[in-house]
Amino acid sequence: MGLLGSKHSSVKQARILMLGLDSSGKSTLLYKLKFNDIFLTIPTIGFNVEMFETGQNVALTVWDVGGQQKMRTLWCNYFENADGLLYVVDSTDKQRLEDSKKEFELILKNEFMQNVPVVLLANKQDLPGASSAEEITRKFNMKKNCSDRNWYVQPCCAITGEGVSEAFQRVIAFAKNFKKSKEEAFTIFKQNEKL
Ligand SMILES: Nc1nc2c(ncn2[C@@H]2O[C@H](COP(=O)(O)OP(=O)(O)OP(=O)(O)O)[C@@H](O)[C@H]2O)c(=O)[nH]1
Ligand SMILES: [Mg+2]
Repeated sequence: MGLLGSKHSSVKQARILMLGLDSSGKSTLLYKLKFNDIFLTIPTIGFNVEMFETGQNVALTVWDVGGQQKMRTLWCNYFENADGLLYVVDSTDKQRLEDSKKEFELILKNEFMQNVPVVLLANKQDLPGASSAEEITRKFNMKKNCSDRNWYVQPCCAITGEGVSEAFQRVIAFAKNFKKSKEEAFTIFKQNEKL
């Protein structure tokens, strides 16, 4: 009798959602990370999905869902089983910062998104007049709105790639923790069921 081992046996799957208003830079970020290249994007109708091997026993599936108004009503269809949220903000779009915040708050309130960790990407930092990560943290009331979960605000630029891998590393770490705590809660639940 032998023992079968697989180096992939402990690889976990993490499902990451990337949301944010249209033109905030989600698809540009996704392809920058996947191919380390800049793609000429068109507004996303529906979604893009990419898989990433992280080298940390976690395989990521990143869902980039279109952010146009008519698409936002569909966001909730992607919420179930999310292990992390990347919320992308165009830091130069001051007129729509409030709209972006409202959409963000709606996501956080959804029953499937309770406790799901968040990395907010303050994108387009290369452009003049971009709000800083600190300003966006304050405007989005992150401390209060995200008091039930891990969160981080990462300044970035999808064009140069600055801050992009840091954001992904952060969401991977958060997602791993989140999955672990869900598994622990499930084990305790099962143990209690037996009592
Ligand atoms: N200067 C600058 N432009 C950016 C940056 N990120 C994205 N863009 C540009 O912003 C525009 C919109 O980017 P997309 O990635 O298509 O935006 P999206 O969030 O996927 O938009 P939807 O698919 O409509 O939801 C494109 O012209 C990008 O080249 C950035 O960091 N800096
Ligand atoms: Mg897009």
